[in-house]
Amino acid sequence: MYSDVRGQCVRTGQKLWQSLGHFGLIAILLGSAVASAEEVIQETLLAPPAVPAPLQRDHAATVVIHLQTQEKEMEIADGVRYDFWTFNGSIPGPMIRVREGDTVELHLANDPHSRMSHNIDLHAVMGPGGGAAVTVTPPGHESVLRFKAMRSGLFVYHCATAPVPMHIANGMYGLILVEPPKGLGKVDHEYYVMQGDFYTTGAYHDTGHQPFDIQKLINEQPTYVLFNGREGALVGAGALHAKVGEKVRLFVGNGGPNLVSSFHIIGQIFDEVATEAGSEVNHNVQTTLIPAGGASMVQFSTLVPGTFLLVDHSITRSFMKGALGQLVVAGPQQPQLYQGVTAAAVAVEKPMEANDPMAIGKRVFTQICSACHQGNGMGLPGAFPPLAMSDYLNAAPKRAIGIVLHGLHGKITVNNTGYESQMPAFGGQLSDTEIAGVLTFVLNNFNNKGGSIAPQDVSNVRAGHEN
Ligand code: HEC
Ligand SMILES: [Cu+2]
Repeated sequence: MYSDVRGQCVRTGQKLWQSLGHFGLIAILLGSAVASAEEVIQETLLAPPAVPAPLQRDHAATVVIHLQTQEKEMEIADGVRYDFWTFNGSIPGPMIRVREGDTVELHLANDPHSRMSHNIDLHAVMGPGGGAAVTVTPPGHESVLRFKAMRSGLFVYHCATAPVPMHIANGMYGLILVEPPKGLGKVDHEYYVMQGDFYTTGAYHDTGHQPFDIQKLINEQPTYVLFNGREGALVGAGALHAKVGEKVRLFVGNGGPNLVSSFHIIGQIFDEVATEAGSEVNHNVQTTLIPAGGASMVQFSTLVPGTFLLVDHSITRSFMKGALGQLVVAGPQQPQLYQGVTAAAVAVEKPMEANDPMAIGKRVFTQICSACHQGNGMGLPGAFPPLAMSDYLNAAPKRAIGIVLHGLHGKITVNNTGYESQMPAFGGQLSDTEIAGVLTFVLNNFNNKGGSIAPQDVSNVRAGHEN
């Protein structure tokens, strides 16, 4: 009955006091929510990177939140399984959105299948343990914490059950946004990203089930550093999207347990950063530090189309431990804002290699292609397809001319793996000789099937005679 009444209030959007006439007796059970005649809202939680919609309220309410702690085996990377501990089955747990002055009634249930007790410490709470003290919940039980959200900001929540570092390292964290009374400024997109470090017994990309490694945790040497708990969570099908000319806000948290994040988006400048998610706003920021157990709100304008990489600029973590996401910005090119240099200007700088296609190809590969396809041509899972042993490339080597000239986007399959991403055009930046050279270099390395592309082939495609 209790939950029926609450469900009714949610479905109809009625204020609690309006339904008192029908449900007066039961409503009394709701206690102080009724005493203060505050609107009671049951918040619908969404899995990351989705964010609950901005609040439209000009008054405080009682917000009811349901979290369930779940211990769950999932993939941490392609072919690598890990026993995560979660809030609501996702990493991070769902983002909670309330307004300053709201009373939050947080129900923390622990899945009956759990092996451990869990609790919750919300950094938005002023009280012992941030709520942890009163929410220790054995498997199959539920605790309720009621608190007033007294300060606005973006706050981390996490499990604080001993051993705390282990509960956090297994994925038990998320964010709670306490909106200021006036709300946040309007933007076109809001997304939710949270970094965390993970410790597996096996090395990076060792496949199969990988147990938690406490010694690596103690040494603070993670095997994986990830956005949203899985390598590739924000890549390809999971990429964030926007259009040219829009404003994007990211709610970025860092669960840790150990590393501090140097959060950066390659090819963007943050118009606004709420430093450490407090009320101080900084402008025109390239990289923002996000402490373990801290957060940041960043806002930027998507002026130019393309794929932009979310990284921790302690960059080894992004290219060798998994902390990589994508923001795909769609729309027309903006040559007045961003354009490749002319082939002629580049050509003057290297007369020495003029007649050696393989030398030219190797240079171009190292300077340009390897940034994404990697120095060994193996690409990056979920983000950049391999050029090594690529069935896609070897099936039609000349098709690659058009790809390098004009770029490529849309879904393709390389070696039985789907990619849905975007490669920029290099036609403005590379000469026919350079494109011929790099493709010849690639075709004759990385166990590809050989062959050669002549500058004339490139010039034909450029002129629109082929492909
Ligand atoms: C900024 C990252 C980036 C750079 C730099 C880059 N590529 Fe790509 N490339 C991609 C992406 C992403 C795809 C897949 C696009 C899709 O999913 O539709 C791709 C696809 C390809 C493909 C077809 C798929 C395959 O694996 O065979 C070829 C060939 C290719 N690139 C060659 C090159 C060459 C040669 C260079 C250097 C001149 C280069 N790329 C530079 C990102 C990049
Ligand atoms: Cu826990």
